[in-house]
Amino acid sequence: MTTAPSTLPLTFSAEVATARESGAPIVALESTIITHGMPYPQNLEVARQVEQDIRDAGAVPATIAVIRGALHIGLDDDQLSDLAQAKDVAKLSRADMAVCIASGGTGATTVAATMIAANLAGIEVFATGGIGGVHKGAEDSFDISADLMELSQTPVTVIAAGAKAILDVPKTLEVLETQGVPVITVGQDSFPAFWSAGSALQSPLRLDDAAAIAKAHRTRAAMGLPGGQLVANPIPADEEIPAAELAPIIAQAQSEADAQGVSGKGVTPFLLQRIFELTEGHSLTANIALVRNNARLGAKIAANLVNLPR
Ligand code: PSU
Ligand code: MN
Repeated sequence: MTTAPSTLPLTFSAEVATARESGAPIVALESTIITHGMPYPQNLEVARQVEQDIRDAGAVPATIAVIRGALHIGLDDDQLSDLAQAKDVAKLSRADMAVCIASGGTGATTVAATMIAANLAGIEVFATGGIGGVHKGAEDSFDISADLMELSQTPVTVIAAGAKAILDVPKTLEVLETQGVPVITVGQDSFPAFWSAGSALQSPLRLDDAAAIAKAHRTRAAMGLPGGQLVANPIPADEEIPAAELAPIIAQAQSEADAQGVSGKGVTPFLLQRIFELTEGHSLTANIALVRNNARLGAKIAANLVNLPR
């Protein structure tokens, strides 16, 4: 790799420390989904449930966050519970993570920041719900998530349920292609749309099982290519919300965000909260199902990687 070894101390949970010693598969999890992506108390229930899903699938979960200046790789239940209830927690990405750590702050890690932390800890697989992308109107706002550039430079395979329809998905795919990020959909040809299993867009790549995804991850590293992979795992069909049902709701949430002048880091949390309200919680039920589905796939990919030489 081109990056110098990190000298930043990491704080491992007991469970993750044990897994590292024995070489057990580990799956990273982000914390912004807990602090900014879902309301309390469902966020805490989901955080615990997703960790358990990973254990049940034979791997060890490592939820990542910055707590009072320490970069935590794996949280215990008290830390998870505190984070789920905390107010005004910073939302950390590549740009602000070091400042938060250096100043003793507390922050939740986005996809970009979780990838950075996972890589520092030698964790190659990270499961989440949705990644950030190119927002609608980005030609004026320039609002393009740092998650996309992170995927091009940090060697972590990220499992998500495609991109949310609150984003400009075609532009998101274009940026990923420009950045050289493999976008791999599991088991279908169309690119999944987060709450909906399919979309009118063709996925750039398709693989049908965890073993193939693990092999592609290793092959990329063997070629000296920087960056990771985006694995798009469709929401289970019986849990999806049809795209046609969501379209007017997303349009309404977006126009409210525009009218209220919501910008920058506030955009994604605002849209998610409004869609939750406008679907009477249905969006959250679907979100939970897809995150759990991604966690299970992440555990399988991590287990396959343990058996493939670096
Ligand atoms: N999508 C979700 N839930 C989330 C996020 C995205 O369905 O919680 C979070 C992730 O942490 C992602 C971040 O990395 O939002 C992207 O924020 P932004 O668009 O400000 O880069
Ligand atoms: Mn943004």
